[in-house]
Amino acid sequence: MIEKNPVLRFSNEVHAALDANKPVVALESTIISHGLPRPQNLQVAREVEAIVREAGATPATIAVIDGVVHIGLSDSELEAIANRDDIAKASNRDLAIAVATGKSAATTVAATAHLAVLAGISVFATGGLGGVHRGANESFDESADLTALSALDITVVCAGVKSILDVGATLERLETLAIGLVGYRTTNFPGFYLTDSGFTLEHRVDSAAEIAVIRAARVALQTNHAALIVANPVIKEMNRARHDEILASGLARAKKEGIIGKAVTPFLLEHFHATSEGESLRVNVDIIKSNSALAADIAVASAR
Ligand code: PSU
Ligand code: MN
Repeated sequence: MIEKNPVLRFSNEVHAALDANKPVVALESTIISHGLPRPQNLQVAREVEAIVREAGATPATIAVIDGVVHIGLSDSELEAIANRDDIAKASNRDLAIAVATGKSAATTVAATAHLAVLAGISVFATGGLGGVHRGANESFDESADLTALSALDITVVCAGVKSILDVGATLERLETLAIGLVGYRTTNFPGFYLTDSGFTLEHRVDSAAEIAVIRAARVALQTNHAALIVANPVIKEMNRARHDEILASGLARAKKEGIIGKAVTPFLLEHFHATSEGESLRVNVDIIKSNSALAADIAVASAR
């Protein structure tokens, strides 16, 4: 039996899998509470867990509920994250405050990755990473996801970064922060809703087994102090013209309404969902499912 961190509450399933050195995939909760509309959010959260199990790994959705950090959620806990109105959005800096005050919070990529590593989990699936926002040269709005991932040994599967961001600047920051980056079956850096952000990737991988080999080499070379990002493009992207139109109107609305800080990303996602007649939601759901399946395959290949 391995010693478990006492501030973390493990689900029985995740506890057993970690104890037996079986593959585990961390899943974030901000996507559930702040990234997807009800009632699809709960449905997707359940489906994603089923996809990970199907592929032979154990899902560990991570969240803070009533001051307790959960590594792996029961169905009623998933429901709480999806449906309760008092679920904050927590990045790393918010975690201790939520725990100390008994609050509930969904965890961002940064916070989920941090807690996953603390729990002994090294593969993580999300939708899109946070990054450098457009206009960051004035607003300084850069997601804490980037700095968090610069100091965590974790493999994160995502569909690139959202087109709502400054993709070029985000890629430059990933390079500076020594965060590894490979494209899954592509050399086009994906743009979340779009398969190609217009930026090219240096490295392409074609299988989970290849990624497992890279993970092992990172450990041997001690370049695993920072994360490895696997950029997995969505199969069927959004209509480009519609995407560009919605993005422009969303950015204009955010500016006009003075949306700042951690409200920016949920605001823009909600704008997409509200104006694309279901298309952005369909793409968002496809992304999370496909990333979870690939993350499970990577966890399984790495456990071999
Ligand atoms: N990708 C999605 N939906 C989301 C997010 C990403 O498809 O809800 C969330 C993630 O939790 C990510 C966060 O960590 O948005 C980034 O927020 P910010 O830009 O405030 O750092
Ligand atoms: Mn921000």
